[in-house]
Amino acid sequence: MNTFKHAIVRKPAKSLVDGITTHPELGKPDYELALRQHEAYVGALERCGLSVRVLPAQEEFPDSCFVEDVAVCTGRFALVTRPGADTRRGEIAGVRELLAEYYDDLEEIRAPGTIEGGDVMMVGEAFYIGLSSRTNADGAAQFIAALERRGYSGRGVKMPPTLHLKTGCSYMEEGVLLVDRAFAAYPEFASFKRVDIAPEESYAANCLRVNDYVIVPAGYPKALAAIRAAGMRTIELDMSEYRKIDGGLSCLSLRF
Ligand code: CIR
Repeated sequence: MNTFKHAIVRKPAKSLVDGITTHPELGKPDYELALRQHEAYVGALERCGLSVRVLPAQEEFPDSCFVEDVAVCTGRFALVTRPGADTRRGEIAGVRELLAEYYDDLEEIRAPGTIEGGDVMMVGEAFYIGLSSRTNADGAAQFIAALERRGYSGRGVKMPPTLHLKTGCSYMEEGVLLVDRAFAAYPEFASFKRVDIAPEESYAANCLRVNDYVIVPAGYPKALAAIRAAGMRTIELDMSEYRKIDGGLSCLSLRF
């Protein structure tokens, strides 16, 4: 099982209210509430045993609190991504220097490749990479080559119309995979102990396993019960303001 010591998060910017969204009907995030939810998120990661580094807000990038998308941190190396969303590409400035404080071995995705970390799901030494509107085949191929150079494996996953791979499925360790209905028939995922997420709870397909706990978004009772029934300890967090701009639990941190 992967165990983590560190997390990196970025404080939400006030411009968060203008983050990219496919759910405008949910309204704009309330910045003050988003800040409180972010503080609770940091507290939850600390409770899971992580030392959490909080980077300063970046006002010029509304989606910059979703740090998961600008890097992939593995046990052997770290990757600086190249986000597929134009408005997010500048978020990678300084990320290489930041990761160099923790890693000797770094890689970066080069144009025309794009990858966002939300499309990367780590299952032990195997990595699944969603070929989404943000992650292209060239970016995935560069990442897979970098993985293979270090003894890992990677494979691309064709995507339904879902933002990121981990919007729709998340690995809980111990062979357990949470799966939204959009991914239910995927042969790639047939060998997992699958926990199917009910369509009305699809937001809960993005949960976060961190050491001894699974962090679950509050308000999804079926998902919570299924994860507990799998024998896992849970922490619930209110994610209402991030949900409004398509952000889930995993998006808000890098864990390694
Ligand atoms: C975006 O559309 O890029 C942000 N509003 C949400 C990013 C969510 N990130 C993630 O799932 N890793």
